[in-house]
Amino acid sequence: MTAQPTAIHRKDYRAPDFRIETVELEFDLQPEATRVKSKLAVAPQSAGAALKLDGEDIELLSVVIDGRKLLPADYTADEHGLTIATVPSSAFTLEIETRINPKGNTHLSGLYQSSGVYCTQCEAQGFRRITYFPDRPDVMSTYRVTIRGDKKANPVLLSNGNLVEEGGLSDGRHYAVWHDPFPKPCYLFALVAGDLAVNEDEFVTRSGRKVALRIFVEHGKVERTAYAMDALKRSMRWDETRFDLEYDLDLFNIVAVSDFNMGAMENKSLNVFNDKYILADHETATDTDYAGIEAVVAHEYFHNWTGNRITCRDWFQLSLKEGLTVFRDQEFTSDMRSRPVKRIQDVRLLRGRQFPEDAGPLAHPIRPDSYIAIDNFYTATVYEKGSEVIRMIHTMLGEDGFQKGMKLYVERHDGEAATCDQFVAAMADANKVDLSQFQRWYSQAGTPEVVVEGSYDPGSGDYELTVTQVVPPTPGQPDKQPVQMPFGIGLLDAQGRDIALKADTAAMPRPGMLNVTAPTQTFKFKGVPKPKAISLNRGFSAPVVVKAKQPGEAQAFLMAHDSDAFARWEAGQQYATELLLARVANPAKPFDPAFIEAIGLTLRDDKLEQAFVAEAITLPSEDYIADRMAVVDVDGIHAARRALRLEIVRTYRKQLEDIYSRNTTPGTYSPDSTSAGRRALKNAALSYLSEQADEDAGLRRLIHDQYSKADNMTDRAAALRLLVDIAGPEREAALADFYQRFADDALVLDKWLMLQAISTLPETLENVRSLLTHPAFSMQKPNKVRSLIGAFTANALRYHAADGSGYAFHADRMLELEPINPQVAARLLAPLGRWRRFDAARQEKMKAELRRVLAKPNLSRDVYEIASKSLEN
Ligand code: B3K
Ligand code: ZN
Repeated sequence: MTAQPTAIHRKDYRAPDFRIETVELEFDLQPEATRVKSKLAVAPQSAGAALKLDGEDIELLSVVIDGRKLLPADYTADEHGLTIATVPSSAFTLEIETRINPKGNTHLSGLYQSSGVYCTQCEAQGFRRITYFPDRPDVMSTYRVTIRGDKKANPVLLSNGNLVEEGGLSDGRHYAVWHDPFPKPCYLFALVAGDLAVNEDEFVTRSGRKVALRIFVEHGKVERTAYAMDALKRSMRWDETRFDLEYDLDLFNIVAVSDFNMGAMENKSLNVFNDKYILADHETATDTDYAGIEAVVAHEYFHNWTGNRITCRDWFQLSLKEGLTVFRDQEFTSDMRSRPVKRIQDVRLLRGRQFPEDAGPLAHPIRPDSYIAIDNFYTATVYEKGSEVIRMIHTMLGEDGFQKGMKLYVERHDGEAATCDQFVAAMADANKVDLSQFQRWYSQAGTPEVVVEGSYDPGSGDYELTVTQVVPPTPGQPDKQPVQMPFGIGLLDAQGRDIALKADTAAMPRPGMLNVTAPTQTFKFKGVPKPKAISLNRGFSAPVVVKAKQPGEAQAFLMAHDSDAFARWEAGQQYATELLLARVANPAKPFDPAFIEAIGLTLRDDKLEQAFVAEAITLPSEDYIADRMAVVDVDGIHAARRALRLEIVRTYRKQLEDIYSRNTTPGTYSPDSTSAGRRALKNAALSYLSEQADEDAGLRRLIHDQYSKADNMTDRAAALRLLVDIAGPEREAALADFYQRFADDALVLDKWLMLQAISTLPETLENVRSLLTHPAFSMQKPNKVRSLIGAFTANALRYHAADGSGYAFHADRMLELEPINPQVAARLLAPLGRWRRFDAARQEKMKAELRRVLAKPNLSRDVYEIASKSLEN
C-alpha cells in the first residue's frame, strides 16, 4: 500500500531558497516524445540549501550545472522531483533536458494535445509535468521560449509575450521564438502549437498604443468568435475607465480548445479557453452561453492585472486573485447588462454552490489553512464567496474609496507575489480605516446566520432593530468570532415608500447601511412612522443567511414595493421557501393567497424589466429548499414545488399565455441583454404552462412547435428542456431531431447530453447509462463528462433514488475517470459528500460508495482528499 497523501499547511510557508531570474525553454514537439530543454539562471537566496525542483510524469535526460554534466550520483530523482544536494553558492546556470508525452497526457495538466493541437495548462501545478522547476507562484522569472514543430501539422506556434523570431528548419519543420518581458510564475507559462484559424482585430489603448488581438480556433469556426472578440474589446476599455488599468503588451492572444479541465486560463498574453466560452452564434449558443462568454473573456483579461502583474505568494492566497477578479467580472457584467438581474443571478449561484460547500464536509475559509491537492480549492468558496468579501469592502468604502485602495495595492505590489493580508492592508491604509475584524472573513469558514428582530414603540415613534449573528462551526473550526459586515436595510411606509433614515453614527455610516460588528447589536431609528415592512440585506450586501419573521402580508408587500430590486426578488424567494417548506411538512396545506396575488402583480407590472420578472417568478430551486431542511425529503420537495407552480399556472394561465405571445417576436436574433430578457421571460412563461402539458395536447404542440420552429438556440433549447420531462412522442421526436441537426457539433451535443441527464422521468438513469456508449460521449473529454455525469448528479430526484442506484452509478464512473483525469474526477465526486443531509438509509448508501472509491489502490491525491474528507467530516 502506498503512503497516504499528506496535507500542506499555510503556516509552514517559507520564502524560496532559490530565485530563478530567467528561463529559456526549447521545445521539440513530437506527439509522444517531446523534448524540453530548460536553461535557468539560478540565484541562491540562502547558503547551503539543497536545490529541490518539482517534477512529475517526466523523463529526465540530463542535468548540467555551469556547463558541467552531472552524474547520477550528483542528484536524486523520484516521482515528485529532482534534488541536487550540492550546488554553487552564488548565481549559476542550470540546464535540464526532459522528455514528455503530450498525446498520452489525459490529465490535461502540463503539455497535452486536444484534437491534435498542442496546448498547456500549468495552473496550479502543471509546469512540473513539463520540466523540473520550483513550481510555486512566488518564483517569478522572465521567459524566452523556442518552439520547433512540424510546419504542416503546427503552422501556428505560440507562447507568452512578443514574437521575436521565426523561420524554417529542415525536414518540414519550423520554429518560433517568444519573449515575455514581464516576470511571471511558471503557472502562467503557456504554449500552443497546431493548425488553427484566426480572427484578427485591434484595440487602441487610452494612451494610443495599438494592441493586435487574435482569437485562434479550429478551422471553420472563425465566424463564431465575433462575440468573444467584441467582449474582449469591451473588457479592455472597461478596465481602463472603471479601474484605471491599461493593457501592457502589443498583442493579446486567445486560443480555444475543446478539451479543457475548466473554463479558461489567464496565461500572460496567451489565454487558453475551453471553446465553450469562445464559440457562439445564434443557432448554436443560448443567451446564457453568450453571457458566459462575455463574463469569462472579461475575467481572464482582468487577470492581467489582478493575477498576473500582481500574483499570489502561495496557493493559500488564491482568492487574492480569484475573488478580486470575479468581483471585477461581476461588475463588468453589471455595467454592461442589468445590475439587479446580475446580482440576483450571482446570489442564486452563491446559494446553489457555495452555501452547500460552506455547510458541508469540504467547508474552508476563502483563504484555506491547508490542502492536500490545491486543484481541489478552485472552489465556489474561493471564487464566489471570495468575490462577496471583496464586494463588502467595496460597499463599506464606496467606489472612490475602493479605487483608492486598488491604486495603492497596485503601487505597492506591481511585479510581486502578494498576500490577501497585503490587499486588505492597501484598502485599509488608502482609506485610513481599520479592517482587522473584517479580516475574519478570510480565516473563518461557514455562512453566518443573521437573526433580525424589529419592534416599534407607537408612543415614541422609535423603531428598534436587533441583529444577532452566529457563524456556525465547520470542520476543524468549532468556535467562531463575530464578523464585521455591511448590512443594507430599509423601512417601508404604508405606501411602500422608504422611510428616511439619518446616517450619523459608526453603527450606520450611510443611510440604510448598518455596520454590524457585535454578536448582538440593536439599532435605533428615532421618530419614524410605523413601518409596514422591513427590507433586509438589501443588495445582498453581506453573504449571510438572514432569519427574520415577517408575516406573509409584509413579504407580499415587499415583493410589490421594495425600492431595492434585489430585495424585491428576495422577498418572493423567501416567501415561497416558507410556503414550500410548510407544504413539504404537510402536503394538504394550501398555499397563501397573498403569495399567489403578489406573483400576479409582478406578472402585470409593466414597469419591470422582463429579465427581472423572469427571475421573480422563478421559484427557489429544489436544492435551495433542501438546504433549509434538517433531513432532505427529495420527493416531497419536488411534489411541493410542482404543486405551487401548478397553482400559479391555474390562476394565471391567460396572463402567462399573453406574456408568451407578446414576447415572441420574430426578427433577427440579437444577444443583447434586453432581447435576452424577453426570451427569458417568454421561456419562463412557457415553463409554467408546461406544468399542464401532460393533460393538454395543445400545450405539448405549442412546446414542440417552439422547438422545431425556433430560429435561435435559446428558444430551441428552452423548449427541449421542457420536452425532456414530458414522456411521449414529442419528446422522442425532438431529441432525435436535435441529434440529427447538430451531430457534428460537440458543444451543442453537450446540451443534448445534459438535458437528458436532468430529465425528471423515471428512466433517466437507464438513459444516461446507455448514453455512456454513444459516440457523443467520451470519458476523456471533461465537457462530455460534466454534461452527462455531472448533470446527472445535480438531478435531485433521480440521483437520490431511494434504492441507491444513482450513487452506485456515480461512484462507478468516478472510479473509471480517476486514472484518466483525477482533477475532474475529484471535482465531480463532491455530491456524495452531502450524505449528512439525507435520511439514514440514503446516508449509508452514500457512505458505502465513498468507501468504495477510497479503497481503490493508488488513488490520486485529488480524489483521496475529497473522498476522505467527505467521509470524515
Ligand atoms: N485561473 C484559472 C483556473 C485554474 C484552475 C486550475 N485547476 C482560471 C480562472 O480562474 O481564471
Ligand atoms: Zn480566475
